[in-house]
Amino acid sequence: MRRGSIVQLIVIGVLAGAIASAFALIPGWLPEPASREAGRIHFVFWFVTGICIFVFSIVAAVTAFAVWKFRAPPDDDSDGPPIHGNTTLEIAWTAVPTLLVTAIAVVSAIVLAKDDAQGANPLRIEVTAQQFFWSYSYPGFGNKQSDVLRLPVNRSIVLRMTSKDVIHSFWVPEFSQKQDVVPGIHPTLHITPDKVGTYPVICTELCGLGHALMRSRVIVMQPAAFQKWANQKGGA
Ligand SMILES: [Cu+2]
Repeated sequence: MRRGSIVQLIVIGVLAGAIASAFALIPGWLPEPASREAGRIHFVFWFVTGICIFVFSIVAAVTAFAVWKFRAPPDDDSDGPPIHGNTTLEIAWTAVPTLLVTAIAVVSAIVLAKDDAQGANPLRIEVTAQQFFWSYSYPGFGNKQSDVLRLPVNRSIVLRMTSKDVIHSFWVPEFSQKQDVVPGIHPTLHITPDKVGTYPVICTELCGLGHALMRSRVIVMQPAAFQKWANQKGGA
């Protein structure tokens, strides 16, 4: 291959990569992560996106170059020369995807294991889903009831969930995790909020007519403010 062609291929590849990167980065597709688990999940997301952009750049460069340089006249229906027995090429196109997929698998497995592990001294909260609202109970604070999920920042939280009727699903976009809440079983979800703020709790399993309204809030508070609230009598 001529040197000029390689330079042209690289230029097209870099351009394609730049356009894909702009499309990935500029719209702000994801909410700001507000938990350690979400931070790790975002890392996996961007790691995989980076690999995808790399592969896309190569494919786009080769495709655009072929269309540009090897365009056939309209009446030319003949095939191009076949590629056979190019061992180097075959090893490369087997080894590179294997490496990339293995890297994604290893990174995902590490993040999954870390996100699934509860931290030291977790705060346990019972979450109850029903048509069409969420309620929360704090066993460590005399079963204090609340219809808003209040959490202390930077503490490991274990949500133990159940449903009174049909399947619901607990989702806080800023926490990046979703958990189906199924009647009769008690799935758990581990969260370590690391940003003070108020975020939506959304039911993300179609659960009946009021599904779209099945929303609540999570308020991540400073530990002292949380303690003060938790020790007060009464709900909310
Ligand atoms: Cu629901």
